Amino acid sequence: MKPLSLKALSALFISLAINSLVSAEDGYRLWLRYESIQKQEILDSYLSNIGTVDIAQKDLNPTLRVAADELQKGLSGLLGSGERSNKSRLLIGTASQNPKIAKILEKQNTNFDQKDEYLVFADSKSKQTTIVITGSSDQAVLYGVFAFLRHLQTHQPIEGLSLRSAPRVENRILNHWDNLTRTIERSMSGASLWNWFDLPYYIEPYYIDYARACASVGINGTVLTNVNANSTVLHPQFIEKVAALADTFRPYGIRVYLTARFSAPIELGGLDSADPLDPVVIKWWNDKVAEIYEYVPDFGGFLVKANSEGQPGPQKYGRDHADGANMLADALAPHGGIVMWRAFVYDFEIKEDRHKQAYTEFTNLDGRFRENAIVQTKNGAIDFMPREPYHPLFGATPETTQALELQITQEYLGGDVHLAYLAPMWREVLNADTFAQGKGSTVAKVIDGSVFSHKNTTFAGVSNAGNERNWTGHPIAASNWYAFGRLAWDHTLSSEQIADEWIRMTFNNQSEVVDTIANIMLASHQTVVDYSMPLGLHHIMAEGHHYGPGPWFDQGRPDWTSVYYHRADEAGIGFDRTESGTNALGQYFPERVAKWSDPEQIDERYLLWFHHVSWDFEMDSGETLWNELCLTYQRGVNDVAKWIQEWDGLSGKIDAQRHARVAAMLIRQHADAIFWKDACLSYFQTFSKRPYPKSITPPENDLEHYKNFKLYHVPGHPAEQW
Ligand code: BDP
Repeated sequence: MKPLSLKALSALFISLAINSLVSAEDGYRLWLRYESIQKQEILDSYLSNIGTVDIAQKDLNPTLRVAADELQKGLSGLLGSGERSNKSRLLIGTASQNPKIAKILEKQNTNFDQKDEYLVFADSKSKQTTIVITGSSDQAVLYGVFAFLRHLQTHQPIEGLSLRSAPRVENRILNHWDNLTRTIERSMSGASLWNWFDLPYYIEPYYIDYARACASVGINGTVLTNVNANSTVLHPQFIEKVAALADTFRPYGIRVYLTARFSAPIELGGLDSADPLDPVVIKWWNDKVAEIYEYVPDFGGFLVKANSEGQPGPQKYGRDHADGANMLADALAPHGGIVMWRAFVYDFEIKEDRHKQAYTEFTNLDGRFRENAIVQTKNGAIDFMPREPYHPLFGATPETTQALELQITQEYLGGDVHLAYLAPMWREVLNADTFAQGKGSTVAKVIDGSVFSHKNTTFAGVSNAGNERNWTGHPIAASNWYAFGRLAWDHTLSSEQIADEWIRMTFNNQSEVVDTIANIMLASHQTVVDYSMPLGLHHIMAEGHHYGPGPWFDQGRPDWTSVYYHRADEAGIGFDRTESGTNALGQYFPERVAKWSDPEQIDERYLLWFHHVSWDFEMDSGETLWNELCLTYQRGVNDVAKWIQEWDGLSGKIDAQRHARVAAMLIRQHADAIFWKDACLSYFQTFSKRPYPKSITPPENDLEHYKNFKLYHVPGHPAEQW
């Protein structure tokens, strides 16, 4: 290689310097940017009320220390070098650790009766303000600091400051589907965060920022590894590495969990069986768990995918899910761990509509699970489709704690290429009434334990974070990580509030910016559904990967095809899951069945999920189903075109780097939306044999073109599979 000339070298340095300036806003700081406040009146009111931070040095444990550091970092960023009032003071700590706080709380007669409940308030007297950040535990103080900083970042008034909150769900856990090779199942934001080679010696500084981001929204657990598990992670050489991560996350209140491969006693232990009732196997797991706790004293426990999609499990030995889960639960119980046993199960042998299997298996086992064995159920019965009705299992196991598993990663929602804010979709599930104990038994209340008084309540989310500089690839995708944490903490928060907070912290507080981005975000889930799988259509994606359309796909295992799910024919389209079909609908509570079994009454968003209806079926709008389908696909495409214009209007109002990335991705999203529409409509038209309504832009190509198209760069799909 030719050495670089001096001129070339200096040009290189200049370009590096420019790059580093530009990359000042690369998304790495997520929503914890703490940019200096420009609005003078807000800054002035903060400066005059926020005094110097007073933290008692006695018993300053690591959690309080990181809380104080975060507070200093946040305040110095937000308030800049402005002079703070020397009359005011800011007290931070717990009552037991800081006598000044104890005195104030006593005077006010304030007690805490909830775990990790924080309280942040201002006590103002003439020119002096005392702000107190406290709570029921050290961890609560850290949560209080983040709540206070959120308050300031979103420019809320400091006068009358009073923030009090406690988590509604105990375990708020990210599920990383990360392999030990650092590929990530179905994710697309780069490689796995966990740098196994360098652990335990080298702690990447970004591990700490990951923990800060998680703690800032109340996430308190992380499963490090893929549900399609590799037993090697249970080898001491890996446990040592896991321990280093656990040590790093501990001050932030984040416990580490692992996925347990059911056949690990064979693969790792050299046993010839993994039968959960075999005493030798039981001993192997007991010893293994004890070994893990030697390295990680606060280890959270295991997440298990068993007897599903080819994963090993207890059924091989004629045992059931409860036998398997209880064996692990018993091993973990003496150490305070839990097992999260996934309800996402389906056999290789297709016995019935896949929709029904989890319900059938787990309702039969209700009452058999130990208290620390939790059944973790996906939001819907098929598999994280763009929109699913809630899983019929929620509310159907009064004796078993059920966790809700959401997918933050957009496996079926355009990967990290498409803009899709998922809080509205999650809200639909949380708000859904299961009728388990009469009206009002929403999924949220089943999960938070209030319907059946369960302990170990758990909210899980399949993480979308990877080692991309901005963590999540698409800059807006980080809002889903944020929204997951906020809803796991408080499932009553609205999608609007969460979006508003996130935009203000991630971009800025200008109303035009906040309104424009919020409008796009709040519409986005519906838009993605509209141009991909509207009106209850599901599982019509291309073969192998889960990115583009493939409604014609009909090869191999029937319930992995598209035709199995849409059932289009000359008479109509949709999957009859009523009594005249598979009767998966019958698994819901009678009040729900009554409403949904009638195609005239069902929420049209789920129409084709449960009914096969004629192409001329009259929709609420008065249109025929065929026309409505066409118009919906078109609306999805048109919406994205509108976003391109709206986003363009933000040029110069947010930083150029993130603006450019979103703008570029919207162009791709628009092209993909057109592809979805054209592929699906030209295919479904072969059955409907009806013309497109006038306002539809007809497909650019014939059906063969779409069928023959093969995508070679697919997010979340390992390249070696091509
Ligand atoms: C499906 C994914 C597959 C996962 C599976 C699961 O396509 O890669 O392993 O879910 O949740 O959505 O176990």
